[in-house]
Amino acid sequence: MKPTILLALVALAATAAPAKAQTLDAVKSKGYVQCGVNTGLAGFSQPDSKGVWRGIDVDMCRAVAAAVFGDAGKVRYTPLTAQQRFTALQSGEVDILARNTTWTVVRDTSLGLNFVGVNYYDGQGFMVPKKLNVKSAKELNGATICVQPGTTTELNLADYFRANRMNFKPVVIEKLEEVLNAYFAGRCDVFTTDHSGLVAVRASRAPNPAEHVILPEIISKEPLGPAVRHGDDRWFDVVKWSLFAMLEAEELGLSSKNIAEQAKSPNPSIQRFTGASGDIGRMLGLDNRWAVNIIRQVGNYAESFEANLTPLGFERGLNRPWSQGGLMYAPPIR
Ligand SMILES: N[C@@H](CCC(=O)N[C@@H](CS)C(=O)NCC(=O)O)C(=O)O
Repeated sequence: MKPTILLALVALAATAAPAKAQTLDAVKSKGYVQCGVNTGLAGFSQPDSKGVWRGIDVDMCRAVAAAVFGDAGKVRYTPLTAQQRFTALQSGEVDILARNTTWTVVRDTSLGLNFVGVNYYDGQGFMVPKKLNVKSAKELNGATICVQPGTTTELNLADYFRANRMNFKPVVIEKLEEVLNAYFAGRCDVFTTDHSGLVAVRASRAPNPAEHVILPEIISKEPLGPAVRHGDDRWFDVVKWSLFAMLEAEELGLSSKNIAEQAKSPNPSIQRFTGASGDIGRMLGLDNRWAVNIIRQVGNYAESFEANLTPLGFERGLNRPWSQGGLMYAPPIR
């Protein structure tokens, strides 16, 4: 056998092996969910001053732990750069990737991921120092642009400049800390990433946030969501419905504040949700109070958004429930 073919087979076996393992059983027996998160992006996943991880991606990990163990604290976090994240999931180092990751067909197929849904609808934008007096991305011809590798950001950037017949000089730096240092030190004219990332880093990392403007153009679709490995449908279901439970709770008006009392509600949808009727938890391989545990300990989607993103200046926008003109929509829990 040619060495290249042998190598390919070894690589295939290495990525296929953990996918066969039943992640739900493995997670139950080790006693925690290993969650791949960002290295530190305010609002999505970042340790607070006490070292406690917080953010909407962290809340996804906590929701799954609440569903599986009845305890949102049973999570261990693996901080990952954009370049490290897919290998970490493929190799079995993490059980879930909840790290502002855009759902694309390449990732869904050849990288062997299953996206469970979208926990933040986003799009790519540009940030520039105010003093450059740039008003539109169309004025960026010839600019030096800071960008992280292994991202859709890098690909969209090239597409956008080509489509608009403009040139740019990329400054490609893997670590967020370092790429931001480069931008804030003026080594590039522009920083580009998901709009949410721009809002978050301007609010949390800029020496003076008022000195930076986010340009009006949104150049791509970035549906960000948690992903699991191909080949393990039971685990896929657990993570998927943990996200949907948070969305559905917002729609039903169930929150961490009222879930205990609402468990007595005569409303059939709420009864199914809380496990007062039916057997939905068991069908997922979980306790019938799985969704109550998520909402009691983590909150509904709106609570997570308001705790983590609203303080940074985020608007709900596309991330409102469908019933309020947004895109957030959970299939029926029945
Ligand atoms: N959504 C895009 C970009 C995700 C991404 O990695 N964004 C950067 C810029 S905000 C980031 O999160 N960096 C933090 C890190 O490297 O840990 C993707 O999935 O490729």
